[in-house]
Amino acid sequence: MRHHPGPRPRLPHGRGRLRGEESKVYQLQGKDLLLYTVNQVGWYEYITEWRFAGDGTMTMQVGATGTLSPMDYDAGDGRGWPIGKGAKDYATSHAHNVFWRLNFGLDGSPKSKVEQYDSKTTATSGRIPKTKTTRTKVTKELAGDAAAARWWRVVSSAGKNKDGHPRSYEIVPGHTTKYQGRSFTKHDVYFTEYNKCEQFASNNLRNCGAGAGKSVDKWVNGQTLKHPIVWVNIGFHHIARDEDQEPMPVHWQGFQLSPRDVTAMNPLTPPALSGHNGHTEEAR
Ligand SMILES: [Cu+2]
Repeated sequence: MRHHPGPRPRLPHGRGRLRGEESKVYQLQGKDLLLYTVNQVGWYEYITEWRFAGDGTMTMQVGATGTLSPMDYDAGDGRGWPIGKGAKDYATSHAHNVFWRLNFGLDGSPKSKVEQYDSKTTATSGRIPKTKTTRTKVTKELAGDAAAARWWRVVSSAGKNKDGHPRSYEIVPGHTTKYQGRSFTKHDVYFTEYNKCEQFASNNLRNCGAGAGKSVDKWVNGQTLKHPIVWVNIGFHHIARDEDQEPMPVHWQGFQLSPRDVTAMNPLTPPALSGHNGHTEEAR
């Protein structure tokens, strides 16, 4: 059997995607459950959303609205942005850095495994470039950085889907602007071994003992991961604009957890397509 990367060949009109099928398009209506809170913090109101989609995808987002801080009109970033008539008041840019702390309990067990995948594509002398994907098991605490064609997943050690594949969730970051101003915002994701007192990525309030660090970067210190905690860092650099008043249109930042082999097929597969599991023979 030869596999052809790239789009499927176009089939003549009247033929389905697979042998014996009519050219019909299927769909099933999905539903989302959205949980959200709104918190007022200083001049801002923050909307914290947890969206659970019927296909198993979770989308976590923080939206910010409110009022530009009237205290920050000193162009302290070297440029600012003129807000209001003419150009006498320059609003200073600022950063919103949000961390999500994820404590997985896949198949009822906190003992999950972390994997990193990297793909590298190289041009070949032939027509089709070659892609090689490698898996690295993350067995010890890690401060990870995003890279082209890199992603992580958290894999269940307790359960498999109906196809016999271990259940996992892939971390899918949204757009981020990494903030270099603090030690704990210098990396995109942290994997730390569970410690009850480690609750907040920075300015952690709980007492973790003498000499313990106060932020997540300090907690990455070589422990073996048995019960991994994932910290996702998504940053937004806000350069103000006239339209930010008033109220400011919501600016969003966030990420997704995408199910990877949690179920044997898309939970929203229309019944007519339920047989399409695995390598189905193409019409020829
Ligand atoms: Cu802002």
